[in-house]
Amino acid sequence: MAIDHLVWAEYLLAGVDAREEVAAITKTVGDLSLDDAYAIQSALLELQLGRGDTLAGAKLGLTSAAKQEQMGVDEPVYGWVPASSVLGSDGVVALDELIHPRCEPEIVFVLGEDLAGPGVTAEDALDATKQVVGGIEVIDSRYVAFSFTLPDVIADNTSAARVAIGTEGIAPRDADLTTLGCVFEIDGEVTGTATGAALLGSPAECLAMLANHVGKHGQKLEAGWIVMAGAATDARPLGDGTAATARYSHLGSVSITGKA
Ligand code: OOG
Ligand code: MG
Repeated sequence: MAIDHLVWAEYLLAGVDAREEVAAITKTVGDLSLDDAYAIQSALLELQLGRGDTLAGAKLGLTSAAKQEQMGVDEPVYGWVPASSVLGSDGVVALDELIHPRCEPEIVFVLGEDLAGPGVTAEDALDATKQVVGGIEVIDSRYVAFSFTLPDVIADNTSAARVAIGTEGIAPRDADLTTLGCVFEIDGEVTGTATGAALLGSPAECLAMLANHVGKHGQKLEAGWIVMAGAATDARPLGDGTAATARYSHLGSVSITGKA
């Protein structure tokens, strides 16, 4: 069956607009190729840009064993970060705009130069990076019970919803990103700990993979963009009054609060 990418993009955007879960696409279409899934993701982005949004960056997801095990998907995924998803400095997350949000810590690259594959290495990725900062991503799968297959989550722009970006950064080679530590806390209780190496062995390697992925699609990562490397711990529900803090070595800490 030929997949109408725009129809499925509109289907997902309707879920976003109504703050309602929708059935996973593969429940209807059965098999969905990764090419079709990324084409739906692109159509969804076009719809969002058509409403006046702009791009603030890009992201990887499912780059750690913790996340792959939590979601039952064993391959990394790539998505986009619309500017409207970047939270204000108060870190308040308006829950009435979301479906069933979860939060997770993120190492974030701020690019100083454009970057695109093929052939991008981890060293190239660090060369193109201006700063590394800490962050917290709020993910909000549009699918029922936050449950999906690999092509479903790709089509749904890898559950991207909101992101808080830290203000304390380092130059990309000022610390070894593989030993960069993160302690993730919910309401003051530690729920996960990890180092950068949890992300496919190296956060810079993740950035290189993303650059090679977009290059294959004739796209590039742009100077000034943020790029999330993927969560190194599992994600936690963000409810009304939930306070999440990610404390990083070298990168300070980042906090968000859910508000009904
Ligand atoms: C998919 C998004 C994954 C990450 O950092 O692993 C992601 C999901 O878990 O819903 O953003
Ligand atoms: Mg994430």
